[in-house]
Amino acid sequence: MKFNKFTALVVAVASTVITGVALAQFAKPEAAIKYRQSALTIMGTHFARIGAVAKGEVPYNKDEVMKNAAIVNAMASLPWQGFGPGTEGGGALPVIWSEGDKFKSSQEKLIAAAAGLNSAAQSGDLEAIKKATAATGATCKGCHDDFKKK
Ligand code: ASC
Repeated sequence: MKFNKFTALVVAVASTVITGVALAQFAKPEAAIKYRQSALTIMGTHFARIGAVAKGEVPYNKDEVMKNAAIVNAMASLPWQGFGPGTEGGGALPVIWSEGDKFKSSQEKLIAAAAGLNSAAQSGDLEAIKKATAATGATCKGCHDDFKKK
């Protein structure tokens, strides 16, 4: 393909459309930041309730853990769409945007761990729940260590 003015125009239009698609989900960066923080807050709240059971601070109740794990599992895939291009800020470190593959791999670890926690919750096996809680918490911490402002 010859790189002429027409090619340049096509590339320019295509990039604008792609950027537009990425940002279209949120009216402005602040909305994306609020969205991702909200999803992470909900996830953290419900994960902490399971954490309290795993630590023995709260008596084990299968239904409660199942409800909390289902919420964690549903939330686990949501925050990431709020980290699109041009949404730097909040508690997020710039490395999220400069090392996108590494960030993506951290997201996938959490998503997999949350699915495991959800399965453990349904099994009703407290020992399995404790293990899955530790595994999930490790993915929360790993991501915070690498990508969250201290
Ligand atoms: C929580 C919560 C987190 C994680 C993390 C695990 O309950 O809000 O962000 O656990 O502290 O290490």
